[in-house]
Amino acid sequence: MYNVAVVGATGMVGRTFIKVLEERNFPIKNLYLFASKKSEGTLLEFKGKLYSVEELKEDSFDRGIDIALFSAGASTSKVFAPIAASKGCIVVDNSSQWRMDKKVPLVVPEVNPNDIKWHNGIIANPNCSTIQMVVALKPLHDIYRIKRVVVSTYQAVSGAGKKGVDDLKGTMNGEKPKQFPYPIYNNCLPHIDDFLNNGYTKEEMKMVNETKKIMNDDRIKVTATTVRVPVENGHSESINVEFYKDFDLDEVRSLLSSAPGVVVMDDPQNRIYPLATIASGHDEVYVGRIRRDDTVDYGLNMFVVADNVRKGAATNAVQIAELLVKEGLVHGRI
Ligand code: 2RA
Repeated sequence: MYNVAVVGATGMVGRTFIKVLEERNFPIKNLYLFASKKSEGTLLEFKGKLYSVEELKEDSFDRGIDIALFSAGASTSKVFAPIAASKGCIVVDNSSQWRMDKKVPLVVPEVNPNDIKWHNGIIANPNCSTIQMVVALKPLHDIYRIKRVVVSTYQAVSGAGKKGVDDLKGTMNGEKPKQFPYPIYNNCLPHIDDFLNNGYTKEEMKMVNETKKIMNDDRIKVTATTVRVPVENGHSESINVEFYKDFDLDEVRSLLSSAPGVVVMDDPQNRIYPLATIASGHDEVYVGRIRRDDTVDYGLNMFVVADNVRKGAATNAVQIAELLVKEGLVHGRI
């Protein structure tokens, strides 16, 4: 059994951490919930028992916590993840703070599970739009080796948390946008996170850089356009992949169908293809619209959908914690 902390417990991902830990019956001896001072005293339920949220402080980890799941923003992780790690806690951090740090593994259990073995106290959870993409790419890269990826995303408002969902509902009623730069209702916004000097957004460069690290192959060329769409939950992605080797479409479908964490939904003549409303609430990555791209030698198009709050954040982090236990990398308690 393990002492587990959730940091950022009252946020959308934090609450989903708690839900997924319960659903998957993670072996918890004691559960501690932390958030900012304004959330102190909030009561959250876990396995039929109410837990009071504590204010996150420097001494919060002085109580023998084995694993801490963080989703409290980069600035909080920057300060508190090292403190937790210094107390012997293993941190699985959902923020962007540590993802590209050379001393921190960036892990999707279906793709690079062994990378958890070189952690130094902190393991980074990738960006949601990256996670679903690499789960679909990994089985194909292993056989055909990827040369180039062009991805366009259609990202749900829940990617921006409750404020994002509130903006969709508010702007649907004619209210001014609070979270997004323009009304998301009736719109597609090609703007997720800040713009950089190269004309791309941080969200787009996360997909570029994180993919190379997770796949452990800097030769993979990735370019991305990330777009916010008026969907409440579930990110969709149009992915064009160019391989070094030729492929057979039936073999591609077979590889994807047998890949961990993947569900193939590919019978478009009968209107069978991935949908956000199908993926939402589940942990699988749904792949469809699988077809050859004849404009290049060995090109493939596919449409990939997943629940961005679950597999894209909370479930992926809990799966990392499960791997730590399975590999005997975390000391439990009687
Ligand atoms: C988003 N991927 O969708 C970002 C952060 N969750 O807003």
